[in-house]
Amino acid sequence: MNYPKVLTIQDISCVGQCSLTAALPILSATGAETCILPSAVLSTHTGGFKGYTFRDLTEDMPAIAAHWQKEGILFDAIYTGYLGSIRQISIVQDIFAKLRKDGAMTFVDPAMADNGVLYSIFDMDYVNAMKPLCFGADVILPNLTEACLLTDTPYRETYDEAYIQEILDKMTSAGAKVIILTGVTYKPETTGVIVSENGQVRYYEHKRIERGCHGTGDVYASAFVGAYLRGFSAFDAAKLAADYTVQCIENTLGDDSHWYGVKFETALPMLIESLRK
Ligand code: PXL
Repeated sequence: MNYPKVLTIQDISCVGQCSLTAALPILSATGAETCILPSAVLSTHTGGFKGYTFRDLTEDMPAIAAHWQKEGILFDAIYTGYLGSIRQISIVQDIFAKLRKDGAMTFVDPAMADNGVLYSIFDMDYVNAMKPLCFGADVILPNLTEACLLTDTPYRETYDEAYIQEILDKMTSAGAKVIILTGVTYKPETTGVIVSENGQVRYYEHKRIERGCHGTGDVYASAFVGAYLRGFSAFDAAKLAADYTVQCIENTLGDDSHWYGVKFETALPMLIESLRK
């Protein structure tokens, strides 16, 4: 039985259905043994709540990794999301070097911006520090805002295929291998994901739901990583993760009190079913 041991490194936002509180259940549902390394503990995510607490765990991370190394604990895949500080980026690079089994894959979701703006705790120094981590990974999963920041491209609300191709070319020249670029919208009623592998570019277009939702990038990346580790191709995993994320958003529509995240748990049966195909 294919039973990968995956390590995911991102924050715990105790309330808010993003980062580890989404990645852990979603990866577990895809059948992967899921180990976690929390980068920070926040009372909530930073996207709309006021006065959240933030405990930076940078100091704990090297000691946790050193213990695993001493115990001979290695991973089949490492997937990183929201990190709490620039120093954590180099700690993650060290973990990539030391805690991977032969042939283990690295997945990096830069998780630092959306809709043209950086999340509140980040600045351009953080963006620049993210570049080597992203361009050295086996798979990167930026949204369009993050892809623009990583390639020093001005963010645009409307664009054509040539604009997207230029961003893909810049990332590929910088070393990116497989690029999963989310939130690419050419028509008002649809959106989609671009999968670029060794210069081959494919687009999966799907329904666009007007309501912007927090945490969907994390839900998407977690479902993608789980499906990929189950043996789906990058394109099929990108498609499956998109269909799952759309279902999560649909299951949340109509409940304005649930503005802070998506009800991803309610669509886990659908995710598990689609992994059987
Ligand atoms: O979903 C990305 C994310 C993860 N973690 C924290 C966040 C956000 C987005 O705002 O604030 C703490």
